[in-house]
Amino acid sequence: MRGNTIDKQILSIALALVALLTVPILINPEKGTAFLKTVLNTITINFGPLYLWACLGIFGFLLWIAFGKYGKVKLGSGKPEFSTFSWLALIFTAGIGSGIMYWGIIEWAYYYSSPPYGLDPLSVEAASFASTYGMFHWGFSAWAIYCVPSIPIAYAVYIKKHTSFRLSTACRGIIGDRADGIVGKIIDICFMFGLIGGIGTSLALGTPLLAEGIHHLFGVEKTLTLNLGIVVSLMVFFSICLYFGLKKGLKLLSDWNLYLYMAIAVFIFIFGPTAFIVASFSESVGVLFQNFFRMSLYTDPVGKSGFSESWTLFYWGWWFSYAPFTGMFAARISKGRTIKSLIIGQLVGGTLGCWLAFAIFGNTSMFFEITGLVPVLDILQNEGAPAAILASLNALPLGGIVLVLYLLVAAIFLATTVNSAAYTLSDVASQNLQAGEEPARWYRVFWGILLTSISIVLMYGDGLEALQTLSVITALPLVFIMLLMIASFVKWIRVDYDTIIQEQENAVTDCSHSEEEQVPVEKKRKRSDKAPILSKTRFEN
Ligand code: NM2
Repeated sequence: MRGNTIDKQILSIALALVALLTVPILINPEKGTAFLKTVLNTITINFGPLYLWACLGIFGFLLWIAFGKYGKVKLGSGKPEFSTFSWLALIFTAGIGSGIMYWGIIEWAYYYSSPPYGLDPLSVEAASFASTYGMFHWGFSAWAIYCVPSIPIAYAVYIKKHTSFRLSTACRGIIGDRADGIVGKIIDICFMFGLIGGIGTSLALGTPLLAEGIHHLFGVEKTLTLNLGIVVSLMVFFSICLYFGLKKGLKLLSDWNLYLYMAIAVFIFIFGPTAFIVASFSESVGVLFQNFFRMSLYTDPVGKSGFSESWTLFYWGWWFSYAPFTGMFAARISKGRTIKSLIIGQLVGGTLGCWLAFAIFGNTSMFFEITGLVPVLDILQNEGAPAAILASLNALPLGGIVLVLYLLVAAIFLATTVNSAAYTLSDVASQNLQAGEEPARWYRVFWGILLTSISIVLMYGDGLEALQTLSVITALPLVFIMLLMIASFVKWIRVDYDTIIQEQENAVTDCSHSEEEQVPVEKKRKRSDKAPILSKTRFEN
């Protein structure tokens, strides 16, 4: 019986927070949903600009680090464990779920019909910004949010020789040994809260898309029961995987899913409106660079269009909520890389992967609307986004097959993301695990069920809309924690820099140095930190 590995304190606080989000909706769906919306509004009104500044600031900080002298610092000795291509693929699949299959194809439609900057709906200018804004929300500065925790975490483990990949460990430069006490626990709980919110958002968007697909393919009525059926099926799937620890199988599934995603993109690029895709993408890159700062800090205080609240803040919240999770993972697989390559790899690799979706899927759908081939906007307005997504896919050559494969990719993306999140959560809410030891099987399954149950409760309470923006709420504490991590990292590296560079140079001239000698910046920690919580693949947490 491994009941003693459960961190009861963290578990009970996490459960209390989950209860806070779900119980009001269970008791009174209407008032409960209204309560969540009030919290959301309060956050967007009071902290909106903070989210915007934090994202832009983090992006600037990473560029400064990457291209400054600290970029040369190598995180851990030896060669990187993975080839650059697999490393980028791993980072991409860890951070991107079914969300891109949803927004990649339809985000433009919202901007085209309700554009920012007071532009006329459906105008040529609105079209330019429509195809650009998605690339902004899934672009460099968004990936900066993902990237930023990976640097202090990797630094804490590979340079400072801490053995835990937790967020609290990465804050040690500032909080010191309080990382082992209540402060550390609070940080880890915020991490869990964030991840729960991020996953909630992904499930709330992914489920209706899959429901629409099932309705379209098999004629099943789109009811709450269908949504619940999908979530429960996913839950059964995770539970089996989590219980039996089917990591290798899942890793394979995830790899093939990525290939399939790329194959669909290439197919559409070739057999879809190629010239329009290329032209619109090129225009968007130009519009993005021209307007980057305006987009980054757009708050519309006079016009009060609510554009930034509905979109940019929603996105930044979602990215922040996932960021510590993906940061831990990126840190785990980046041993032996320099800080610069870690930053550039994530910013460029991640961005290009996302832009592929927006350039190809999004522009194709936009082409169908503009040429009148598919009334995407009408469908969006009358039947909702999932129906508009499916109609766009259906209009392609071999549309039926593309549609089925597309839904398959979305389902697998969703399943693998929730599965690895459950692994991570069960690990963070454990204690005294030996190196390499995993949380108890039932505990992993418990987290899988808990994650999905939240979405079931909120869906049941008709809180799908609230669930879709849940991550804006759960991101708030993480914004502050990330700033703490940055401060901690800067404090460390300023002191260590000379020694590290010296060691790196010695290591080059004297290859006989042992690994231990190459990075002895800090004496080994005495306390028995936990084993690294993520290992080779995102499924081997
Ligand atoms: N982000 C990248 O469902 C998903 O794609 C998860 C979403 C944060 C917008 C990640």
